[in-house]
Amino acid sequence: MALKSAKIKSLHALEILDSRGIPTLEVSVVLYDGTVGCASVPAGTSSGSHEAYELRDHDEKRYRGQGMMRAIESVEKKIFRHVEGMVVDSQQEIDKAIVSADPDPQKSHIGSNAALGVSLACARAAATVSGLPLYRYIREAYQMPDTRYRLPQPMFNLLNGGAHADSGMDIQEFMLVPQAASFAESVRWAAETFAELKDILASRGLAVGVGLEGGFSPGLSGNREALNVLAQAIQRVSLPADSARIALDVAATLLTRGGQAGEYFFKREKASFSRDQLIAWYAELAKTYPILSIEDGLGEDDWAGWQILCKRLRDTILVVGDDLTVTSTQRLQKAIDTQAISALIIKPNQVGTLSQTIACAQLAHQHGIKRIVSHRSGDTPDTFIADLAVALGAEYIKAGSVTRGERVAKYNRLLQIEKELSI
Ligand code: 2PG
Ligand code: MG
Repeated sequence: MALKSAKIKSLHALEILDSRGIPTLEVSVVLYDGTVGCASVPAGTSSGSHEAYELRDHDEKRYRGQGMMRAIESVEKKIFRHVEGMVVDSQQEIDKAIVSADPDPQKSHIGSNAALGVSLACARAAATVSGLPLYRYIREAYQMPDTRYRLPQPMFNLLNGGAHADSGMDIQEFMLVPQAASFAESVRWAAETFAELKDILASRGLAVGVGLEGGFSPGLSGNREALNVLAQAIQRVSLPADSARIALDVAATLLTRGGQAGEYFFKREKASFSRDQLIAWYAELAKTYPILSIEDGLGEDDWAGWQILCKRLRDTILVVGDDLTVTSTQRLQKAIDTQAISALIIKPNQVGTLSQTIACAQLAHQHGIKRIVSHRSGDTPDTFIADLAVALGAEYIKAGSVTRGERVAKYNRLLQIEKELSI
């Protein structure tokens, strides 16, 4: 039963910094009973053009136009008017009210960042009021099936390239996916592989500084060499046979010339690929390396290409949509109808409310599409996505490497949850 005291009294937003030194939002909701719920909002670097609208000031005198003053006003005035006095544990109603504050489904008036901050802060406050851990509260709030909780399998981004590192490879992310018996074991394998990788790079005189998501970004000659050093590091850890797979995020939209699907240009390798050549190259990689998945292997609007890609590779690897699907139920439905993907990325800030995020994840699940809950390259120590992944029973989570506080915060939260569930 909803408690009278658990109603929204006020909203407060603060301009804070994300892990890239760029402003983002922290939102607090204060309830009449004095409970406070707080959440901060991540932001992408290689964002898809179909993501909901991120509101920034565009005032070049502050933070090169990236400031959050308009987003703060959106939280405290525009959105507040719609949610004031609502019972905080009616998350779906709250999210509907947030969506109704903007006539544009892309949230170009209120901003998806302002919307998400409010939505997640309310969920946190409601979890506190209910006395439940956040992952349990989310399950109850959405009446999700009462199946056993399980931890997502982590994808650790150990080599950063693309838009996430200036000295890296054309492919944006090279991730290690341990096939371990527990989450804790996966974390240990990843940390040990990372340490081996560091030794290998250092012994070759290569840079061991890290990119935006905490993975190395050495000046390797190309993508194949990156795969080779990763495979070598995995080998050195002497993991049980077949217990480590590799996930790639190509972020291919950024490799097209002016967004033109059909031709992809790999700057570092000085090579051009047609769509068909690129698909053939992925097929070859999947034969040579223990590839689990390829994310954004083609441009975000090349629907015909995705169909070909998925048909060719879905029996061997997971074909993952991110910029293609942008956590949108409409775009996901199109991907289902055209058989364009077999897995997708779930990023709450691509859509702007918890309820829309969950609707997309549930639609995917109904159609047997695997879900990878994901951080953003600009992130904060907020660990909401860890609880979300557990609540959803998501198959995977990607939250960066085993370094950088904002990345390990998510993995550390999952270690806590794993322990809590085993007691
Ligand atoms: C991605 C993400 C997260 P960004 O492409 O999957 O790794 O990057 O947040 O820059 O879009
Ligand atoms: Mg991606």
